[in-house]
Amino acid sequence: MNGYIRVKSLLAIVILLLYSSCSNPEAPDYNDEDNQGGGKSLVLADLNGDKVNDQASITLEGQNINLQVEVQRAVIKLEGSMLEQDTHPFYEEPSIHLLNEKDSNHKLILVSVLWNTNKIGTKADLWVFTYDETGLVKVWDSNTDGRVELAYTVSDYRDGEVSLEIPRLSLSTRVPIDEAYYEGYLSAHSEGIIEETTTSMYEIRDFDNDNTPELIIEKVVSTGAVEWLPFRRVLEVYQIANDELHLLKVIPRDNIPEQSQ
Ligand SMILES: [Ca+2]
Ligand SMILES: [Ca+2]
Repeated sequence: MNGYIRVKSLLAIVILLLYSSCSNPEAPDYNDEDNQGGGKSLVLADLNGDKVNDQASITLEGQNINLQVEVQRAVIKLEGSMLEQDTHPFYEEPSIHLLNEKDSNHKLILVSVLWNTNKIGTKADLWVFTYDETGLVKVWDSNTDGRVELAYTVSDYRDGEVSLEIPRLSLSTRVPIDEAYYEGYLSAHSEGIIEETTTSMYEIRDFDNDNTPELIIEKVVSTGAVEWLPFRRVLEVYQIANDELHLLKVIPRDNIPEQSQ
């Protein structure tokens, strides 16, 4: 009899194991380390810190991305996007990344799309959501919230160079300027704002080694008809905390000359 019960128990365990591994074939083997890697269209993780896993998924439907977390849904509209003209617009398909918050067991949901573009390679559209039982709330959108004003001053034109100051980047250097351009335009626009043209790329990485990842986005910047900056891109580093993104730092990318003053 004992033997029979043992066999029966063993059989029940085997069936349970088989069932648990087959019952949800789409369930990903998601863990926090995956935060560093590529995105997914379906994730299972505790988003709101109640120690119960929440399933988040996205689907592309016409001109919309539907973000679904448990019974909550948010619709991201892609109207006017490259979807309308291009049958292969994606460099990276719409995907979900989870962002661990600093000093918290909450996670933010990052929905990303990387578009193919001919001019500059890629364009990133990013949306960040919080989740709780009452809903999905968009807390950040790269098209409206990720705009940083970079004020510049140029002065002291001599020997074909000007002094360039960009306080936000802690940048103070001399850069070569065409004399005709300086006389004809820049001398009358010695102070201004550098325009950000595109969010081109993003990554999730522990930028400051505090064991919590930051969201780092790359922007293309422009001075208009004549590009005289010593860099073409900046990186914005966002801390992920308190259910929000906080801009920590903006740093110039590309070839920054050594300070030569
Ligand atoms: Ca949860
Ligand atoms: Ca960090």
